[in-house]
Amino acid sequence: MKLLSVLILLLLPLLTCCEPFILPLDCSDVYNQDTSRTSGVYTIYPIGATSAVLVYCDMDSQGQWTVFQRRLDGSVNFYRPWDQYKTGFGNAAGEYWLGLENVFYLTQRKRYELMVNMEDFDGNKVFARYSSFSIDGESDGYRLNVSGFTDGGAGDALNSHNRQKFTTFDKDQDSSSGNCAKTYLGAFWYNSCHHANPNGVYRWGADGTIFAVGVSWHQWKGHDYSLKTISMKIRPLQ
Ligand SMILES: [Ca+2]
Repeated sequence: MKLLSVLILLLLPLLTCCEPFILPLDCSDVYNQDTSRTSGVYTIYPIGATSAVLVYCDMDSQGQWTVFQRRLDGSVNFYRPWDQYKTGFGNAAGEYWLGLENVFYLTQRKRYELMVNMEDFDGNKVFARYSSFSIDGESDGYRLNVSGFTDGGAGDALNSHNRQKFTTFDKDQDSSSGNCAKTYLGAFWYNSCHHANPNGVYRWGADGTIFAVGVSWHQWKGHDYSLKTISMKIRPLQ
Protein backbone atom coordinates (compact mmCIF):
# COMPACT_ATOMS: atom_id res chain seq x y z
CA MET A 1 0.00 0.00 0.00
CA LYS A 2 2.78 2.33 1.00
CA LEU A 3 4.75 1.37 -2.11
CA LEU A 4 1.71 2.10 -4.29
CA SER A 5 1.32 5.57 -2.79
CA VAL A 6 4.98 6.29 -3.40
CA LEU A 7 4.66 5.11 -6.98
CA ILE A 8 1.62 7.33 -7.58
CA LEU A 9 3.41 10.29 -6.02
CA LEU A 10 6.37 9.68 -8.30
CA LEU A 11 4.29 9.23 -11.44
CA LEU A 12 1.82 12.07 -10.86
CA PRO A 13 4.15 14.91 -11.87
CA LEU A 14 5.02 12.98 -15.04
CA LEU A 15 1.37 12.65 -15.98
CA THR A 16 0.49 16.26 -15.27
CA CYS A 17 3.61 17.60 -16.92
CA CYS A 18 2.94 15.86 -20.21
CA GLU A 19 -0.80 16.12 -20.51
CA PRO A 20 -0.87 19.35 -22.60
CA PHE A 21 1.33 17.74 -25.23
CA ILE A 22 -1.16 15.04 -26.12
CA LEU A 23 -4.04 17.51 -26.44
CA PRO A 24 -4.51 18.52 -30.09
CA LEU A 25 -3.39 22.06 -30.84
CA ASP A 26 -5.08 22.16 -34.23
CA CYS A 27 -6.86 20.00 -36.82
CA SER A 28 -3.59 18.58 -38.05
CA ASP A 29 -3.01 17.09 -34.58
CA VAL A 30 -6.64 15.86 -34.48
CA TYR A 31 -6.04 13.99 -37.72
CA ASN A 32 -2.63 12.63 -36.79
CA GLN A 33 -4.13 11.05 -33.65
CA ASP A 34 -6.58 9.13 -35.85
CA THR A 35 -6.21 9.31 -39.63
CA SER A 36 -9.72 7.95 -40.21
CA ARG A 37 -11.18 11.28 -39.01
CA THR A 38 -13.21 13.17 -41.61
CA SER A 39 -14.32 16.82 -41.85
CA GLY A 40 -16.40 17.99 -38.89
CA VAL A 41 -16.38 19.65 -35.48
CA TYR A 42 -13.58 18.74 -33.04
CA THR A 43 -12.12 20.12 -29.82
CA ILE A 44 -8.67 21.72 -29.97
CA TYR A 45 -6.51 23.39 -27.29
CA PRO A 46 -4.67 26.32 -28.91
CA ILE A 47 -3.58 27.94 -25.62
CA GLY A 48 -3.11 24.84 -23.43
CA ALA A 49 -5.10 22.35 -21.35
CA THR A 50 -7.75 24.82 -20.12
CA SER A 51 -8.38 26.42 -23.51
CA ALA A 52 -10.70 23.82 -25.10
CA VAL A 53 -12.48 25.30 -28.09
CA LEU A 54 -14.72 23.77 -30.75
CA VAL A 55 -13.52 24.15 -34.31
CA TYR A 56 -14.51 22.96 -37.77
CA CYS A 57 -11.77 20.79 -39.28
CA ASP A 58 -11.66 20.64 -43.06
CA MET A 59 -10.00 17.29 -43.73
CA ASP A 60 -9.51 17.32 -47.48
CA SER A 61 -7.11 15.59 -49.84
CA GLN A 62 -4.70 18.50 -49.53
CA GLY A 63 -4.40 18.34 -45.76
CA GLN A 64 -6.08 19.08 -42.47
CA TRP A 65 -7.23 22.66 -42.24
CA THR A 66 -8.15 24.48 -39.03
CA VAL A 67 -10.98 26.82 -39.97
CA PHE A 68 -10.91 30.15 -38.07
CA GLN A 69 -13.57 32.03 -40.06
CA ARG A 70 -16.65 30.70 -41.81
CA ARG A 71 -19.74 32.21 -43.45
CA LEU A 72 -22.34 30.11 -45.20
CA ASP A 73 -25.92 31.15 -44.53
CA GLY A 74 -26.14 34.44 -42.65
CA SER A 75 -27.27 32.76 -39.42
CA VAL A 76 -24.72 34.53 -37.21
CA ASN A 77 -24.30 38.28 -36.73
CA PHE A 78 -20.66 39.23 -37.34
CA TYR A 79 -21.00 42.90 -36.39
CA ARG A 80 -19.50 42.47 -32.94
CA PRO A 81 -17.15 44.26 -30.54
CA TRP A 82 -13.45 43.73 -29.88
CA ASP A 83 -13.89 41.35 -26.94
CA GLN A 84 -15.85 38.90 -29.07
CA TYR A 85 -13.38 39.03 -31.96
CA LYS A 86 -10.66 38.41 -29.41
CA THR A 87 -12.23 35.31 -27.84
CA GLY A 88 -14.42 34.01 -30.67
CA PHE A 89 -18.17 33.55 -31.31
CA GLY A 90 -20.72 31.61 -33.34
CA ASN A 91 -21.24 27.90 -33.94
CA ALA A 92 -18.40 25.61 -35.06
CA ALA A 93 -20.87 23.50 -37.05
CA GLY A 94 -21.99 26.59 -38.95
CA GLU A 95 -20.83 30.20 -39.01
CA TYR A 96 -18.18 31.30 -36.54
CA TRP A 97 -15.01 33.19 -35.71
CA LEU A 98 -12.42 31.21 -33.74
CA GLY A 99 -10.96 34.22 -31.95
CA LEU A 100 -7.84 36.31 -32.50
CA GLU A 101 -6.19 35.12 -29.30
CA ASN A 102 -6.53 31.49 -30.40
CA VAL A 103 -5.19 32.25 -33.88
CA PHE A 104 -2.31 34.23 -32.37
CA TYR A 105 -1.29 31.30 -30.15
CA LEU A 106 -1.57 28.79 -33.00
CA THR A 107 0.67 30.83 -35.29
CA GLN A 108 3.15 31.25 -32.44
CA ARG A 109 3.47 27.48 -32.07
CA LYS A 110 3.76 26.39 -35.72
CA ARG A 111 4.39 27.91 -39.13
CA TYR A 112 1.14 28.00 -41.07
CA GLU A 113 -0.16 28.56 -44.58
CA LEU A 114 -3.55 30.16 -45.21
CA MET A 115 -6.33 29.06 -47.54
CA VAL A 116 -9.36 31.23 -48.31
CA ASN A 117 -12.14 29.32 -50.06
CA MET A 118 -15.19 31.13 -51.46
CA GLU A 119 -18.27 30.47 -53.56
CA ASP A 120 -20.80 32.67 -55.34
CA PHE A 121 -24.56 32.10 -55.70
CA ASP A 122 -24.06 30.48 -59.14
CA GLY A 123 -21.97 27.64 -57.70
CA ASN A 124 -18.59 28.97 -58.86
CA LYS A 125 -15.77 28.18 -56.43
CA VAL A 126 -12.36 29.85 -56.24
CA PHE A 127 -9.60 30.24 -53.68
CA ALA A 128 -6.67 32.37 -52.62
CA ARG A 129 -3.75 30.68 -50.93
CA TYR A 130 -0.86 32.19 -48.96
CA SER A 131 2.24 30.15 -48.10
CA SER A 132 2.87 32.15 -44.92
CA PHE A 133 0.34 33.39 -42.37
CA SER A 134 0.62 34.62 -38.79
CA ILE A 135 -0.78 37.32 -36.55
CA ASP A 136 0.93 39.29 -33.82
CA GLY A 137 -0.32 39.48 -30.21
CA GLU A 138 -2.97 41.80 -28.81
CA SER A 139 -0.38 44.39 -27.73
CA ASP A 140 0.50 44.71 -31.43
CA GLY A 141 -3.16 44.93 -32.42
CA TYR A 142 -3.21 41.35 -33.76
CA ARG A 143 -1.35 42.63 -36.81
CA LEU A 144 -1.68 40.45 -39.94
CA ASN A 145 1.37 38.93 -41.64
CA VAL A 146 0.52 37.22 -44.91
CA SER A 147 2.65 36.47 -47.99
CA GLY A 148 3.34 33.93 -50.73
CA PHE A 149 0.13 34.33 -52.72
CA THR A 150 -1.09 31.57 -55.07
CA ASP A 151 -4.09 32.39 -57.25
CA GLY A 152 -6.91 29.87 -57.32
CA GLY A 153 -9.09 32.27 -59.33
CA ALA A 154 -10.00 34.62 -56.47
CA GLY A 155 -7.20 37.18 -56.88
CA ASP A 156 -5.08 38.66 -54.13
CA ALA A 157 -7.35 40.74 -51.92
CA LEU A 158 -5.24 40.35 -48.79
CA ASN A 159 -2.15 42.08 -50.14
CA SER A 160 -3.59 45.48 -49.18
CA HIS A 161 -4.42 44.17 -45.70
CA ASN A 162 -0.97 42.82 -44.93
CA ARG A 163 0.71 44.39 -41.87
CA GLN A 164 -2.58 45.98 -40.76
CA LYS A 165 -3.91 45.77 -37.22
CA PHE A 166 -7.39 44.38 -36.51
CA THR A 167 -10.27 46.84 -36.25
CA THR A 168 -13.76 46.49 -34.76
CA PHE A 169 -16.44 49.15 -34.34
CA ASP A 170 -15.23 49.79 -30.80
CA LYS A 171 -11.48 49.59 -31.51
CA ASP A 172 -10.17 51.62 -34.43
CA GLN A 173 -6.69 50.53 -35.51
CA ASP A 174 -7.07 51.01 -39.26
CA SER A 175 -5.33 53.44 -41.62
CA SER A 176 -8.48 55.44 -42.36
CA SER A 177 -9.44 58.75 -40.71
CA GLY A 178 -12.79 57.10 -39.90
CA ASN A 179 -13.52 53.64 -38.53
CA CYS A 180 -13.68 51.06 -41.36
CA ALA A 181 -15.58 48.56 -39.21
CA LYS A 182 -18.36 51.11 -38.67
CA THR A 183 -18.40 52.21 -42.30
CA TYR A 184 -18.38 48.69 -43.78
CA LEU A 185 -20.26 46.93 -40.98
CA GLY A 186 -17.68 44.23 -40.30
CA ALA A 187 -14.41 43.67 -38.46
CA PHE A 188 -11.10 42.97 -40.16
CA TRP A 189 -7.48 43.88 -40.71
CA TYR A 190 -8.76 47.02 -42.42
CA ASN A 191 -6.40 49.39 -44.21
CA SER A 192 -8.27 52.43 -45.56
CA CYS A 193 -10.44 50.45 -45.93
CA HIS A 194 -10.75 47.07 -47.70
CA HIS A 195 -10.39 44.74 -50.67
CA ALA A 196 -11.95 41.94 -48.63
CA ASN A 197 -14.74 42.13 -46.06
CA PRO A 198 -15.34 38.48 -45.05
CA ASN A 199 -16.93 39.51 -41.74
CA GLY A 200 -19.34 41.97 -43.37
CA VAL A 201 -23.12 41.78 -43.62
CA TYR A 202 -24.45 38.54 -45.13
CA ARG A 203 -26.44 39.46 -48.24
CA TRP A 204 -27.60 37.40 -51.18
CA GLY A 205 -25.32 38.16 -54.11
CA ALA A 206 -25.20 41.43 -56.03
CA ASP A 207 -26.45 44.35 -53.93
CA GLY A 208 -25.15 47.89 -54.22
CA THR A 209 -27.72 49.51 -51.94
CA ILE A 210 -25.06 50.32 -49.36
CA PHE A 211 -21.52 50.37 -50.77
CA ALA A 212 -19.16 47.50 -49.90
CA VAL A 213 -20.78 46.32 -46.65
CA GLY A 214 -21.34 42.73 -47.82
CA VAL A 215 -19.23 39.59 -47.49
CA SER A 216 -16.97 40.63 -50.36
CA TRP A 217 -13.70 39.77 -52.09
CA HIS A 218 -13.05 42.68 -54.43
CA GLN A 219 -10.53 41.03 -56.78
CA TRP A 220 -13.06 38.33 -57.68
CA LYS A 221 -16.59 39.79 -57.60
CA GLY A 222 -16.15 43.46 -56.74
CA HIS A 223 -17.26 45.45 -53.71
CA ASP A 224 -20.99 45.01 -54.24
CA TYR A 225 -21.26 41.26 -54.53
CA SER A 226 -21.83 39.42 -51.26
CA LEU A 227 -20.52 35.86 -51.40
CA LYS A 228 -22.54 32.76 -50.63
CA THR A 229 -19.74 31.15 -48.65
CA ILE A 230 -16.26 32.08 -47.52
CA SER A 231 -13.92 30.36 -45.11
CA MET A 232 -10.43 31.14 -43.88
CA LYS A 233 -8.36 28.18 -42.73
CA ILE A 234 -4.80 27.33 -41.80
CA ARG A 235 -2.58 24.25 -41.75
CA PRO A 236 1.01 23.72 -40.66
CA LEU A 237 3.64 23.85 -43.40
CA GLN A 238 4.74 20.34 -44.32
CA1 LIG B 1 -9.32 54.96 -38.27
